[in-house]
Amino acid sequence: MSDYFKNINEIKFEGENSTNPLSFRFYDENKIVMGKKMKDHLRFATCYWHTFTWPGLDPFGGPTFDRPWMTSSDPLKMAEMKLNEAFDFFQKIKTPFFCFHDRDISPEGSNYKETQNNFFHIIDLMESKMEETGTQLLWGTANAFSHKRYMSGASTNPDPEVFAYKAAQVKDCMDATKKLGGSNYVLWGGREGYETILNTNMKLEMDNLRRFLELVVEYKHKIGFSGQILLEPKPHEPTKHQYDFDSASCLAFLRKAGLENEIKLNIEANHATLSGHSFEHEISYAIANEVLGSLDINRGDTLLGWDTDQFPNSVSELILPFYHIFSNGGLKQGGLNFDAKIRRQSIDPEDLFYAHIGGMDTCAKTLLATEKLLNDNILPEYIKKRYQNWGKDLGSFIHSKEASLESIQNKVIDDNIEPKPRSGNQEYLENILNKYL
Ligand code: XLS
Ligand code: CA
Ligand code: CA
Repeated sequence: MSDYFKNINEIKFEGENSTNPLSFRFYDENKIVMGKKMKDHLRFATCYWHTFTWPGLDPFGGPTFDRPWMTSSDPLKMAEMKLNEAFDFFQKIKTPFFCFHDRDISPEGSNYKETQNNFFHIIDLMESKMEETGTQLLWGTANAFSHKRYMSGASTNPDPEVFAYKAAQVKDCMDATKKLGGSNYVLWGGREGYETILNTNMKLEMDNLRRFLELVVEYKHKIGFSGQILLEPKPHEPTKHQYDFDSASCLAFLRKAGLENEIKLNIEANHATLSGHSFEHEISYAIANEVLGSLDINRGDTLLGWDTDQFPNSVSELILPFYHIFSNGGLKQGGLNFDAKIRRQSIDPEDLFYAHIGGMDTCAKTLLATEKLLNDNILPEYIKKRYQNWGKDLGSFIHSKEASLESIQNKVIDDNIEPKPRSGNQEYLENILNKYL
């Protein structure tokens, strides 16, 4: 069926000692870990954009990837070829899910109607491919940032015609995501932000963003889409100031709009680090506020200050994110989407496999380490002990209705309260964590 990947067979689990670079050493999809199959915990997705659509550009150079579906002169034919190759890849790499933007899978036509026809033509073919192969959709999303009409934003554009265009595009993409049984629908801000305040009405732009999200939620209920709607934070890129900076600013925005029970977050590792946080911070913040939806799993480069979107390759970077996720019930409807791209010098078909194998093995190895960490219960016990006094008299009093600044002050004086500092034992805990890596 496939031409491009014809020399590569399905990737199999061969165990830790395998020397075959086209095998899994840790990802054993049916292995039971913490009571569930590995594949059901990790819910891996291949992303359509970096893996099949990005041609290997950088700001100083053009495409480096030479792929048959990037060379045909007929864009719709090219989209069909891409679909075939993509599903061949999904089956061979065995990510149970995939994710796409509307523009990754089908080309724009000369007007909206033509674009819409192209899109639903591919969606119909995609539906058959999904049935044939059993591959599922983790999430769909609309690309409202690449075309020049979106250069000044989509739902935050000064021109309501651009808002309307994006709304039309998102409607189609939500319909398609529902048709394909997607578990989630993602809204990443794209160019929802600004370059200079000199030309920007921030209040109106944010109000229009709120209006857009309201319309999305209304439509979700109207069509009975059972997936989660997710907002994806990112602090910079493409605009200097992005409105959805990080988990905290997204949540504040959602609360002001009264949408905090309708929209959750899709948190990406490299976006977390760009916002000056760690991945585990963003995840824990979302868990603490009950808005964790799904994860885009990748990594940045500590020496480069931009969104390099590399495949994850370090257990020590993933252990704390996984520890928080799996001590809180796991990914549920979410998953681990490889929003990651190979380097532009990685031009062989095998390179796409090496990258995913590395990412999947790293996650699998981290899952196994997380299981031990949770079973040994040392870290949860430590935290429990550190906060235990909140469950005792004073802690309960502070949270009770009778407490006020005056009554708390009386307690301090009457009970002669003199807090004694206690160690946070950071280095001790770091040594414990290291045992699991
Ligand atoms: C870009 C984002 C994007 C979203 C989907 O940086 O990560 O790929 O995940 O639009
Ligand atoms: Ca992403
Ligand atoms: Ca990214």
